[in-house]
Formats: sequence, structure tokens, C-alpha cells
Amino acid sequence: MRNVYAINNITGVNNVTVTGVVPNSAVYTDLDVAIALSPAWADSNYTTPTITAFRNAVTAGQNIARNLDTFSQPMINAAAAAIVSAFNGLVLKPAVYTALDTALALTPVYSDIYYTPTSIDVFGSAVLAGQNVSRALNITQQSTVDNAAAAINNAFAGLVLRPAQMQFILKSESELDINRTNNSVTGISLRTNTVAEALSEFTNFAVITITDMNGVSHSTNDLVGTGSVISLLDKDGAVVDQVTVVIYGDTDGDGLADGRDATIAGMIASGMLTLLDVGEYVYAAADANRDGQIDNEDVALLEQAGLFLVDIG
Ligand SMILES: [Ca+2]
Ligand SMILES: [Ca+2]
Repeated sequence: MRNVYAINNITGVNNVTVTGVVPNSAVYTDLDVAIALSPAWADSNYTTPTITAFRNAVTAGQNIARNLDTFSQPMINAAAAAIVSAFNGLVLKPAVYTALDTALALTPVYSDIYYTPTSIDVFGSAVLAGQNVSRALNITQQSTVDNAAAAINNAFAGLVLRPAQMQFILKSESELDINRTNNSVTGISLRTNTVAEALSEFTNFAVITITDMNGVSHSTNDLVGTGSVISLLDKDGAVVDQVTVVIYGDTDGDGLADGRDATIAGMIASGMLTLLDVGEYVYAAADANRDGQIDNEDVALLEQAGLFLVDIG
């Protein structure tokens, strides 16, 4: 049917009715595709805001009437786009690290050296692995976090103590000699008498400390001298064995043989200082040449040592 309209000289309101024209139906294809989108994981794995936005968008899309015409197409397209946008915006919840953090905070009760190498190594490896677990994992990767925590907890529970050692044990090739009569140790060379070198003479699986004659802790590079006290500690830190160092020629305990030692040796040789005054360890050390006497030979030897003319070793 063909209609011809002519509108001329309209001065008032006129209604024109057009019959026989029907708009096209709207297209729902994109909306149907959007509504059919399905998240890869259960809703509970997604953050509440993002999964809520997605479900709300789907519901809104489902609620759109199905008999709309083409004039409603932009609204339908917008609903489909909103669903797709919310789908793409889904964010998985982060993994929970509480149990791993608790496991990582575990600290063996005793120093590592008191545990069997295998058990402390397993623990150390588990801790390292736990520290290396990515902190960016999401809830679907939770088992990675949980397994790392469990490995640490198991290794911690599996720590095994070595048998306790109650006495110093010297290396078989050590030149040191422990005298149990007075709990002294001799044989430390004036050439190799740093704390580190002295400690290396022992094979104990235990903490060993060395203090000077005044009880002040030595650090690794300090020199061990006459009167230095070497202590073997049990796992609880209690002293279970202790020896005092005697280095022949070092009467003042500084780990060197020189003129100051000669002065003390001279005072002992002359009787100005007695065994009672200086104590048995210094008294023994004053016998620089180890002939069993403290006399001018020792004084002379120490004076020469101070001038680097002789080497007392
Ligand atoms: Ca000295
Ligand atoms: Ca002597």
C-alpha cells in the first residue's frame, strides 16, 4: 500500500495516524550469549563485589522483556555489554597465608647445631620453600600455600636432637692438650691463636664460647691468651665443660709474647709475684721455655720475642 501525505498550512494541532507500519523485532543474540557466560570457578572463589556485580548484570539481562522492538535494541545491547564487562571484571579471592605465616614464624627451641643435620636441614629447606611461595596466589591455588605450611610444620615436629656432649672433644690431629687435673688447655700456638682458630680445634656439636681472663666475651678475630676460658654449652646454654688456656710466654693474657710478659715473668722470677698472686695459669705461662723453672732465661726469651728476635711457638 502506498500512502501520500501532504501537510500544508497547518495552523493548529492535527493528529496523523499511520497504519500498516510495524517496527522490526529486537535482536537478542548478544544478550543470550552474555547470559550464558559461566565463570570458571564456583562463585565463592570470587571477591564479593565482582561476583555480585556479575550476577546482578545477568539477572538484569534475564529480566529484559523478550517482545521488544528494534527501538529497544540499544538498551538490550547495553545489558549484554554490562554482563560481559562484569564477567571480564571477575576477580578471584587471594589465597590465605595465615597458616603459612604461622609456620614460618616457628623457631627451633635450641641452636641448630644441637639437632641432627638431616632434621635441621629438612626444616631449613621447608622454611626456604615457604619463604619462596608467591604472595600473589589466589584462592584456587590455596593448596600450594597449605602444602608449604604443612611441610614446615612437619619438619619442625620432626626435629631430632643429637646426643648431648658433656666434654670437649678435640680433633684427632689437634696439638692441643687438655689437662684434667687443673682443667687447663695447652698447645695453642702464638701464631694461630685467634678465637676462630682455637674453636676449630674442637669437633663438638655444641656452642663453645671463649672469654678473656676477665670474663669478657671474645669475638672471632680476637686473640686467645693465657687465662682465656673456653666453655662448652649444652642445648640450654648451661656450661658443661670448661678449660682455661695456658700459652707459654703470654703472662698478661693478651695472646702475644712480648716485653710486658717479660716484666711479669721477671717479677715472678725475682719473687715479687708468687703463684698465689698470679694464679696457676699465669704462673705456668711464665715458663716461656718450658723447662719447669721460671727464671731469667724466660725473661730474656720474652724480651727477645718482643723484639721479634725469637718466635715462641
Ligand atoms: Ca702477652
Ligand atoms: Ca723456664
